[in-house]
Amino acid sequence: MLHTPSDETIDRLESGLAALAEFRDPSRPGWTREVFSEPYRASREWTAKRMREAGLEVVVDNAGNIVGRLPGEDPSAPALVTGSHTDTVDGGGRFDGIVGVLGAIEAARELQQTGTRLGRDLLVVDFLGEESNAYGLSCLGSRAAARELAPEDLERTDYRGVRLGKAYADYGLDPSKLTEIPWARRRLHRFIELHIEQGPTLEKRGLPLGVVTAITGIERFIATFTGSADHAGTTSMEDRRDAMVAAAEAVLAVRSEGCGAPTHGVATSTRVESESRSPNVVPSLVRMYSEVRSVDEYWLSGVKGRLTGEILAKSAELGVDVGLDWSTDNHIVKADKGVQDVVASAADSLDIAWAPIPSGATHDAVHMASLAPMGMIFIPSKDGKSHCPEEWTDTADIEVGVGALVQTIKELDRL
Ligand code: HGY
Ligand code: MN
Ligand code: MN
Repeated sequence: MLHTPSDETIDRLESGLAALAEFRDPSRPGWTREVFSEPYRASREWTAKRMREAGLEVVVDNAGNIVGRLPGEDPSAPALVTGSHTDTVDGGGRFDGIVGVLGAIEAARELQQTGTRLGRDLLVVDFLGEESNAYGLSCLGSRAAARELAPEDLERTDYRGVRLGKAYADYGLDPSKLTEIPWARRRLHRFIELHIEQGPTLEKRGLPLGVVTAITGIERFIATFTGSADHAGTTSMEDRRDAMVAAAEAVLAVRSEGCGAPTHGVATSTRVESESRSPNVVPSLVRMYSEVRSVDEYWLSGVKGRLTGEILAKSAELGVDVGLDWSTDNHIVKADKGVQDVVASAADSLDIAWAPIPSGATHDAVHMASLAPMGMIFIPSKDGKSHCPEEWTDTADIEVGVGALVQTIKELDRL
């Protein structure tokens, strides 16, 4: 039987998107609901209640993930897992991650309403803190579930010098128990995530659905440039050791690396901060935050060496010392071919046109791939925009995504 979500489902999705959007920081642009923030904390109870209203048994695990369980025929069978996140970037939108959580809740409800009893438990998860944050670490909840959150990660500090471990404790989570997550220790069958594309491809090609083939790897670095403080009015240009100029050269080097990527590759510098507050001092200490992404293993593995060499050389010419602190946010992860085939066959059975597509964004699916064969379903983003207030996906496209998710869950259950 072909599946099309009911009007009630669509109404609930629209009202859910609107209700969740209310939980935001009014002092920040767009829809800002960052991890550990008060708007985020307040939204968690709303999401848990939404899951309970959909007939799910809800727990919050030690990592702060909200987990709703729909019991299957055989609760001892490896569980099927779906979900995404509801935190946002600063100045973000209303759909990134949120569609995958609300859509999964509606999928669980639709299964019950259409009398479909799965052979195994279905777990619907709202993962804590998926967005890359001030600690430079994305996917906190799914990373913890996959036991990929290391104790040393808790020593990371934000721009104010606050440790990630303290942020967890202040939020009410025990930093020593973050990876003690029983639901993730049982055998898991498959993981499937519905998400907006966050790029222009599906819309440009007029396609309602994408079957994700791989998720990008992310390498990040913080560069610290040390020059010499001098009077901005009396120091000649050739006598300066200007840390800000060295940082500016590095920003351009990052950009040219991204522009030089052969297939898929991007490079972004997102923050430059000078220690000095005075407008009449040659900057002596400047920090710069950048990231490089690609699904092209060869290019991404080479970029670190190339960029380090270029930045060191440019800084040396300016008499500025530089230290680069590289970290891998996540490695490139391929979607399981079997799960991709199930998503494709589900789409075909619903007469939904689709195409295979890599993801330039990272997702909780990266870490869930360590626990079960994973796949992702993409739906279009208007004008390819995301991580900004203009982020938008039409309800009709969400409807298609939820229908494909329900059908995919049914077919994965039978594997
Ligand atoms: O950064 C990302 O790609 C994701 O949106 N967190
Ligand atoms: Mn996301
Ligand atoms: Mn995001």
